Amino acid sequence: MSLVFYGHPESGHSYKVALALSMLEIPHEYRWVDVYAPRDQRAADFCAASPFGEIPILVVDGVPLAQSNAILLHLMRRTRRLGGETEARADQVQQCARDLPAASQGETTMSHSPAARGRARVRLLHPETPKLAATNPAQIR
Ligand SMILES: N[C@@H](CCC(=O)N[C@@H](CS)C(=O)NCC(=O)O)C(=O)O
Repeated sequence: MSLVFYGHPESGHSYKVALALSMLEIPHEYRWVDVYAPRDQRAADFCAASPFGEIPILVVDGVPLAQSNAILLHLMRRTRRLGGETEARADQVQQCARDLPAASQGETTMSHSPAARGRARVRLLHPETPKLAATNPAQIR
């Protein structure tokens, strides 16, 4: 599997993908994108891979994937890890991911929303969660 990951160290959306790639120990090529440059002045290969000019982008065997959650779901299903161990579990995680935007927009009631409960459940079910705390962010570029 050939992987090219376009991101930026200050981007939280990129960080999610960088963290997953790190936890899964998947070799990939990292390409830094100058997100402070005007969109039409970014590298041509990035513009070709990202029609809307956003990071993160993960190019898998020549096919660009956009949207951090979609990328995470792809990695999860492809590796059968991080929630993708079984189809049923992957579907459950995917459903939680769909609910996440609603949860992140919630206010003080967020922890009481079904979406937040789903997220907490994923965290509890996740066998690799403890590694998150042990991951050195400096190693993720
Ligand atoms: N919904 C997208 C959001 C991606 C996003 O907002 N990316 C920002 C960086 S965190 C970006 O590319 N900003 C530069 C720009 O829009 O020109 C995702 O989850 O991947």
